[in-house]
Amino acid sequence: MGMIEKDSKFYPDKTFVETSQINSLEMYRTMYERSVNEPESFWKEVAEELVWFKKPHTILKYNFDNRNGRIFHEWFRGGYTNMSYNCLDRHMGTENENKRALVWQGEPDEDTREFTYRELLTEVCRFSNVLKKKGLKKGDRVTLYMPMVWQLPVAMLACARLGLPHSIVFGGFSSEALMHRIQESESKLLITVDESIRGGKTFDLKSNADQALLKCPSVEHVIVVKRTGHVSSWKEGRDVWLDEEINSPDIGDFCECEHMEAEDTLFILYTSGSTGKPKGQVHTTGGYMTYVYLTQKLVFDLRKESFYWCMADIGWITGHSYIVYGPLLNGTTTFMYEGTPLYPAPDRAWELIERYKITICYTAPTAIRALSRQGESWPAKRDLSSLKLLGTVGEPINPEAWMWYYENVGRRSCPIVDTWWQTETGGIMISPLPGAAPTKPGSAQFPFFGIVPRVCDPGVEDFEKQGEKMKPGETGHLCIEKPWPGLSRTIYGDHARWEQTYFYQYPGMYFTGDGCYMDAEGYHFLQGRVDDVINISGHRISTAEVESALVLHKDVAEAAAAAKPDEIKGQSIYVFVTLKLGVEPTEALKKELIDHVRKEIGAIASPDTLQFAISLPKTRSGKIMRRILRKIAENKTDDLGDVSTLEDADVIRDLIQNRS
Ligand code: 7RM
Repeated sequence: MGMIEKDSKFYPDKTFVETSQINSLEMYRTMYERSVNEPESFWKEVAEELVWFKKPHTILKYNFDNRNGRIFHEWFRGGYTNMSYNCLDRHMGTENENKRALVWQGEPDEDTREFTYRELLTEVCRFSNVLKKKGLKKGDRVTLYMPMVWQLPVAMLACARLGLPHSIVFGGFSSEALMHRIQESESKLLITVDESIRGGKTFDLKSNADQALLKCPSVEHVIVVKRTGHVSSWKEGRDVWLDEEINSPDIGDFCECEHMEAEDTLFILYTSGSTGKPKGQVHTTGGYMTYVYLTQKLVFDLRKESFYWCMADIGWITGHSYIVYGPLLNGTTTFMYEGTPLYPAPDRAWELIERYKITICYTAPTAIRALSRQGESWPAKRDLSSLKLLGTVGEPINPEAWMWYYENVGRRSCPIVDTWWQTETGGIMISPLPGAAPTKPGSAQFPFFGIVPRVCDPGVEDFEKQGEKMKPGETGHLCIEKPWPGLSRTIYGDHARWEQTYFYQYPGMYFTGDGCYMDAEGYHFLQGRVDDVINISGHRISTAEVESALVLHKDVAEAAAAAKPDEIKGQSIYVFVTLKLGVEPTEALKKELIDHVRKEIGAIASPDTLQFAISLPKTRSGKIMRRILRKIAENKTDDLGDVSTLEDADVIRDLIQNRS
């Protein structure tokens, strides 16, 4: 592989373009213009491709400018629909009824399950009837703490069917993290598994759940999915096995769905922001559904015969939108894999693509880098000719990783869609439409329909001039000018925080927290976070979360976290810790503190590097100078920038000398 020219362009094959839905730049532009000039009629038409029990009376009402009062947006008011109905019932009586909806492959080869749309509907209805029997009513929250088992999408669709907002907590999170999320959402019921299986190991999720539930009085019932059959603890009267409940003779094969108003909550999903506790993003029924439906259809250019694999975990937004809801809304076959792409052999992913004849593969740069490390002989040994399209998401993709993916997985004949979006945005925001225009490595290309991005100048002092645009090639702060149906409505229980986080920096616009530049041809290049969010393998952790976890430890006086560049994970966590007086900075304590963070938040948040410091660099007003810590973490200590506001310059010398 030679040098990649900055402006290298990769054109989709003629055969791909000929059959693709948006097949020219002109077609994209015409539709785009309409979508932003007449958003109401555009989105109304999209929504009408799905089933509504009652049509909406108002398509859009909003205010994005805090100078005009409360910030809000509402879509499809007065309309009634149901997500589960649109994912399942809608396909009955069509050619999709007996098509495979979900194909599940467990980590052990012999564990597999398949469901047609008809079979999945029945399974979901039965699960819904179990939830009903537990006394749950529309609006009650349900927390799902589950790994990648097929019962997870079934449970989600069952909740959606009954109007029970689900809150999924990634199976890799600790009991502490789970506890906070259950407490915040005041869930009445928890669904979990006995143990999860990953990388040849088992993890005792049930005992994590039990630990969390000690401090979660809102939870009345726990439904346990059997994966390994092994549980270390059990609470009679509260815990039940799903198998026993769902096979009970009074559980029927059908369950009516609730008619949900468009703005009724579909789910809550917690995500890290730059400050404080994780924020519960609230996504609604009508808007989220419509947005995810269309982005899935066009970005992945779905065909009748698509066999689609998104390698994310359902515990993150990518899995919600593009493993479960997006594919099923579109009548596509979605493939779900329980394990990691590197176990039991480094070609597990390629082997599955070969065996199942996957046509679309959607993964993260971190996975691509980890897989490329294993060498190109692994994909070369497999027949990957079923692949038509590749996708990436979660963090900026470096051009080298992009090229590796393009050459070794796509064999130079699959377009790559680099999709930029966020938990908050509900669905894909900036991405190539694969048949419309050539791609450039490292660029998420153009905005999706209805999305109006603006790269703003962060250096403007004058309030009236806030939001001034950067010139091509100059990096600024990415904002979105107008509402779209997929954007979260609020932070659960804290609307003011939602307004402040996203709408106060650039009045009138949604602030993404990402840096971005646009080239002369309008291609967008996302540059990572501009706030204190660390992106580890595409997962968001805030410096504040790590710091709060550390200071809970009895020996820690103060802590600061920064991102350190990492070849595989993109970024890793580097922490600076000052100890309480008299405490010895030993290797053993270092290990203990790292374990402590892992216990408080989860393995993804465990710091790779921990440095003991005499003190942290502060301004005279007492603010930690994060810019300096970042430079030290990045090992760019000869360019510390302006340190004139620093209170005590000796601190820096100590930090550099003792860099870990
Ligand atoms: C979908 C998801 C969101 C943050 C976002 C960015 C980064 C995501 C890309 C990307 C560059 C991409 N939701 N990000 N996709 N950066 N190119 N294609 O990841 O809420 O977990 O994270 O991830 O910084 O703000 S998320």
